[in-house]
Amino acid sequence: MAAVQQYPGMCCPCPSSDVDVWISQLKKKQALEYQQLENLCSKVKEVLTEESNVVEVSSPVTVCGDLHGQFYDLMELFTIVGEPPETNYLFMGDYVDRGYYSVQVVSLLLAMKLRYPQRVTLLRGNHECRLTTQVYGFYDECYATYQSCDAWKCFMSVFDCLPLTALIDDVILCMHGGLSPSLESIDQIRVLDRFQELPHEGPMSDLLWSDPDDSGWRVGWRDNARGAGFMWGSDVSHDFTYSNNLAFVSRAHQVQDAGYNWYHDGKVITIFSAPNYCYRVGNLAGYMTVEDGTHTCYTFEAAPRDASDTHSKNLTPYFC
Ligand SMILES: [Mn+2]
Repeated sequence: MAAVQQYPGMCCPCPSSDVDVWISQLKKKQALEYQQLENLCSKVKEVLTEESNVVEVSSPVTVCGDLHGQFYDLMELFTIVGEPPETNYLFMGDYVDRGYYSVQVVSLLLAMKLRYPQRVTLLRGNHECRLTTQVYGFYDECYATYQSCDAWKCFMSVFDCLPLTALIDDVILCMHGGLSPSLESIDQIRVLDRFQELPHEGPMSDLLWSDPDDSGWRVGWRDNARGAGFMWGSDVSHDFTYSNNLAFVSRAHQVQDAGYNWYHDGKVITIFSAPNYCYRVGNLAGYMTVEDGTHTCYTFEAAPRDASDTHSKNLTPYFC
């Protein structure tokens, strides 16, 4: 749009009126034009690059898990809880893949991040990378929307900048996947070089891929059947939270029937914010508010889909 191109050399952030137009367009489920998207990506990268691997977040804040392109359900969340800047949000990754509207969902969140950088925190999930998006739908959706892979490349360069973790009020550490045998302290997270494609192994990969072990085998570390990250026992959760002065660890990454669930004697919570995941699982969505030193979890059901939606009768081809 001409309004955007009048400011080619302007420093971040963009004129707020431009970003407001993008946000209102995206909230109508309309993807941005490619030039707008390129502008959004380059500007939001400048914001994200300034953030630490451990983003310091102050309550009140609403904490959310996986979204996976379920646009109507993200709008439902905003209807129920409120929108930035009135409501502060911390999203723990997995914005894209599997659902039908990953382009709109992640574009909207990036635009909100650019517009309200202190009120929106976006962490990286294991789906925010080149390898996974080529398998589970986001690459195909980008190509279908923009008739080239340039938009996907733009998004990937933004994903390489997303922070890995956030620390709420110094006592709740948030990440997409979980803990790592390579990371005993939060300071060790702070010194990782995160500005790259998600590695296949190592601490950065573990933070985005690991799961708490809730089986009978609950001590120490073991391999993860996902083929990346680890599974960790409750002793690890107790040791890590104690030595880092944390109340608990908040993470996403695994669908929960009830939207959220506590593990390891309250030292770990899993929050999953895509209701009826992949339009067929039947789970509730969850989110957590942190305010005045307390945390409260809530759930919501899948939003009705627009009957005119061309996808409404089809199941996602990327469910497995
Ligand atoms: Mn995940």
